[in-house]
Amino acid sequence: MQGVKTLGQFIIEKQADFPYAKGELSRLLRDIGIAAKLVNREVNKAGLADILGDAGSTNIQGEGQKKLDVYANEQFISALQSGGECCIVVSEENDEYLYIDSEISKNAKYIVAIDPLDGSSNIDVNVAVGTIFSIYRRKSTEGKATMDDVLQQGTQQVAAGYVIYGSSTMLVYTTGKGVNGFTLDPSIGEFCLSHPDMQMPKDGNIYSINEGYYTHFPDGIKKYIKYCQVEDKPTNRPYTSRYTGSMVADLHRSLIKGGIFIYPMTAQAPSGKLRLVYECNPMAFIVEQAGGKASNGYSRILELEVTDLHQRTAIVIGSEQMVKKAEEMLACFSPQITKRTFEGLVTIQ
Ligand code: AHM
Ligand code: MG
Repeated sequence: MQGVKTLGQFIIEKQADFPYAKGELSRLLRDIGIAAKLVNREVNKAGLADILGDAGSTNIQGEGQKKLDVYANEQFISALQSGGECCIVVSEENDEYLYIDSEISKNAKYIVAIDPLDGSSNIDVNVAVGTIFSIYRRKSTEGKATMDDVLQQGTQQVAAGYVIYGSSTMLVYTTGKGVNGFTLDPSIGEFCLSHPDMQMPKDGNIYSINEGYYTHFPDGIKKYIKYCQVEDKPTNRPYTSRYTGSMVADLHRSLIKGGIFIYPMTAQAPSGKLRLVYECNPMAFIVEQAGGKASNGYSRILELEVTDLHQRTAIVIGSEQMVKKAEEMLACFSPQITKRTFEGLVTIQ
C-alpha cells in the first residue's frame, strides 16, 4: 500500500525546488495549514452555534463567541504573527493592512493577503465556504515594509492557495510549480496529498455566474450566456449551470471538472464585485498554474495594476477554451469597455 504524504512532508520535500530557500516560505505555508485546521473545526460546528450559545455569550473557555468570519480572520492573523515569517497581513476583514511588529518577525520577508472566510453568506445554510490566500516577497530590503511592498502585481506572487470547507476539507496551493491538493483526514488531523499535479481541463461544459443580475451584464456576457444555452451537439451544448455563491467552491469544481466562473462588471458594480488582491489574483495564479486562464474579460488578471488593497475587478476564469470564447464575445459585443473605461459601463445599452 502506498504511504500517505502529509502537507508538512510535501512542503519540506518541495523546498529542494528552490535552491536558495531557507525554509521560511515552507514555515509560512505550514502556519497557514495549521490555522486552516482550527477554522475547519469551527466551520464544522457552525450549525451548533445556537445550541452551544448565542453570539454575545461565552464559551467553555470563557471566550466570547464570534462570527465565523471574524474568528477565521483572528486565527490566520494569529498563526502568521506567531510564525514569524510574515511582516504584513492584508485581510478582507481589515480596512488597513496589519503590520506585524514583533521580535520574531523583525526579519520577516513575506506579505500575506487573505480572505479568511470567502462565501460567508453560505455558512448558515451548510454550503461550502473557503479561505483564499496569496503570498508575496517584500520588495524593500530594509526598514519597515510599506504600502509599496503590498501593492504588487499578481505576477509577483510566490505562492497562493485556497482551503475549501466542503463535504471534505481540502487545501490546494501553488508555489509556481504546478498545483497540488491535500484532503484533511480528520482521523489523524493532517492534510494528506490527494490531488497531485492538478490539471484543469482545457475545455468544459459547466458555466458559473449569478444569472439573477442578467439585465445588468454587458452585452458580451449576455451573448456568452446565450451561447452556453444553445443546443449544439458537436460542442456539447447546452452547458450545465452551477453557482453556489462561494467562489472557492465554484472554482474548485471548475478546476477538477472543467468549467468557467464569471463575476462580471455590472451596472451596479461597474468594477465587478470580487477583490483583486486576496480573491482574484490568488485564484488566477492557481488556475494558470493548472493550465487554465484568468482575465477581467479583456486583460490578464495577474497583470492588472494594483492601486488599492480592496480594489475590485471583473473576473472571467477557468478552462482556457471557455475563457477565450467569453473574451471573444466581450471583444465583439462590448468592445467599448476596455481596461481604462470600466467605469463607462453604465452608459452601455
Ligand atoms: P464575500 O467575500 O463577502 O463572501 O463575497 C465573495 C463571494 C464569492 O465567494 C462569490 O462568488 C460571490 O461573492 C457571490 O456574490 P453574489 O451573491 O453577488 O453572486
Ligand atoms: Mg470573499
